[in-house]
Amino acid sequence: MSNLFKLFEERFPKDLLQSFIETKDGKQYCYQDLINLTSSIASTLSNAGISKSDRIIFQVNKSPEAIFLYLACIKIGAVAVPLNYAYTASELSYFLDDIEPSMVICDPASPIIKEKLLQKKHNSILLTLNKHGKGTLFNDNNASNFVQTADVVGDDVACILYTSGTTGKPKGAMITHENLSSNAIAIHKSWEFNSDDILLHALPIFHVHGLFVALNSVLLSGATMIFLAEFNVDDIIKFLPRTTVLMGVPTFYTRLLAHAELNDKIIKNIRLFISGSAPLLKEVSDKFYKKTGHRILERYGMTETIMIASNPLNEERIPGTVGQALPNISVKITTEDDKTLETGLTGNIQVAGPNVFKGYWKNPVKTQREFTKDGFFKTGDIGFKNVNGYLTIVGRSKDLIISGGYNVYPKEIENIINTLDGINESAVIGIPHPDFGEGVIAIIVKEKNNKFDELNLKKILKKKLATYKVPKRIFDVSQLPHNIMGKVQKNSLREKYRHIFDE
Ligand code: MLC
Ligand code: AMP
Repeated sequence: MSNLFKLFEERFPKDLLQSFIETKDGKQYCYQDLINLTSSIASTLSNAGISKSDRIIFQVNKSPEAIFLYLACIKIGAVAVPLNYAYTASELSYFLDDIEPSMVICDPASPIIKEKLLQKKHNSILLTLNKHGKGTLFNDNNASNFVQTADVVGDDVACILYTSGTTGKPKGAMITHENLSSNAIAIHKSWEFNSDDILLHALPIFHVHGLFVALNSVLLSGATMIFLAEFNVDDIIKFLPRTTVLMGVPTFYTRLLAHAELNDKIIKNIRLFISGSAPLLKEVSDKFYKKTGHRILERYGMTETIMIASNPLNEERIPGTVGQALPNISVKITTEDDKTLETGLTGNIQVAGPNVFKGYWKNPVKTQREFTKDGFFKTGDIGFKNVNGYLTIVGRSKDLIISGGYNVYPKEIENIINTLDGINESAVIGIPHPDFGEGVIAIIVKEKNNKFDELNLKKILKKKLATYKVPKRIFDVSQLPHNIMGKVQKNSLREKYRHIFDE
C-alpha cells in the first residue's frame, strides 16, 4: 500500500462541503478546507526545502491547523514527529538531539524557543504555530493549494512516536505508511464508522490514540469530529447530545460517571463508547452499563503496533477483556523462551501483522531484542486468551506505570531523583488511583542530615519533567527493601502504599 494520504483522498466524501471538524467555539472546517489547508502547508514545507523522509518535529497545542500540519507531512512523504506540549526543556533537548530534525514547528511559548534550544547545535528551520492556529507557518506567500501527494512505498516511515523505555531513555518508534493504512482499514471496518458519525475528540494528538485511532476512523468514513482542545468533563457533557462515538481513556469514563448530568437523554445519539490505552476496570464498565445501557467497547493497542485487538461491535463485549485480534493480526501467548502456550494459560503477549512498526529510530540493537526469531513483537504485556480468542491483559513484564492513559517509566524519574543533591536512592511505583487508574509515587532515601521537603522536591521535579510524570506523593524512608541481587522489591512497596489514594 502507498501513501496513507492517498488512502484518505480515495475515501473523502463526494460532497467536499461535508463537515470535517467543528471546534468548541463553533468554527467549522469542511473536507474542502482540509484539502486546501493541508496542501497549502505541504507547499510551504516543500518551498522551505523539506522533502521525502525529512523529519519534522512539531510541539504544538491541539488545533485543527495542527491536524493539517500532520497531514501535510504525510502528504509530502516527510516524517512527522509530534511531541507532547507539556515537555520541559531538558526533555525536549533529548528529542531534538535524537531526531536531528530538518524543521521544527512549535508554539511561541515552547521551551524550544524560550530557552533557545535550537541555537547553533541544530541546523533546523524553525516555524511557529500557536494554539489559535496562527504563526509563521502561514507566512509563505507562495504557498499553493495544489500539491501532489508524494509517492512512497508502504515501508516508508510516516511518523516517529516516542515511547519511553526501561532504561529511562525514550525511544522513537518508526511507524510506516503501511502500518497506518492497514490499521486504519481494520478499525474502520470493525467499528463500522460511516459518514453520519460524529466523533467527540478530546484526546491529545501526539499519541496513537488521538492521532491515529480517532483521526483515521473519521478520515476513512468522511465523518465529522467535534474537536476539543482539551478534556473537560463539562464540555463532554455539553457535546454528547450531538455525538455518535466517544473515544477515550478510562479516566474519561470515571469522570463521566461522577458527573451529575450523565443521563439517557444526553446520550440518545451515541452508538458507541470506546475505551483504551489503559485497563478499564470491570467495575467501571459495569457501572457505566447500568447507568447508560451502553457496554463500553474496550480495545488494546500500543505505540509500536497501533491497534491490536478489540471487543466486537455487534457481538458480545466482555468486560475485563480487550477482545479478539483485529483482522490480519496474530496474537500469541508465549513462555519466556517464546514457545506458544495453550489457550487459557497466562504468558507474554506477542504480536505480528502489518500493523507492527519498523523498528526503533537509530536503535537496531533494541529493535532486534524486541522481536522473536519468527518476527513477533514482544509487547511486554502479560495475558491469556479464552477459547474464542478474547484476550485478557493481567499485567506487564515491563516496569511501566500507566497514569490516565499516559505512560510513565519509573526508571526515567528515578534517574532524575537519584542525581539530586542529598538523595541516596529512590523507587518510583504506580499504585491504584481513583481518577488516573494508577498514580505515580516516589519513595526516597535521603542522605543523613538532609532535610526532607516533599513540596520542594516536587517543585524541582516539575522543572525537569512533564507534570503527569511528577510523583503525586513522595515518601522518605530510612531504607528501601532489596532482594539478594540488590534489586528494589517494588511489589512489597506497592503493597505497603497501595491505599494512599483511597477515597
Ligand atoms: C494530567 N495530570 C496527570 C495526568 N494528566 N497526572 C497524572 N496522569 C495523567 N494522565 C496532572 C496535571 O498536569 C495536573 O498537575 C494534575 O495532574 C491534574 O490534572 P487534571 O486537570 O485533572 O488533568 P487533565 O488535564 O484533565 O488530564 C487528564 C486526562 C489526560 C486523563 C484528560 O491525562 C489525558 O488526556 N490522557 C490521555 C492520554 C492519552 O492520550 N494516551 C494515549 C496513549 S496511546 P498539576 O501539578 O498541575 O496539578 C496508547 C496506545 C493505545 O496508549 O492503546 O491507545
Ligand atoms: P503506549 O506505549 O503509550 O502505546 O502504551 C501501550 C500500553 O498501554 C500497552 O502495552 C498496554 O500495557 C497498555 N494498554 C493499552 N490498551 C490497554 C487496555 N485496553 N487494557 C490494558 N492495557 C492497555
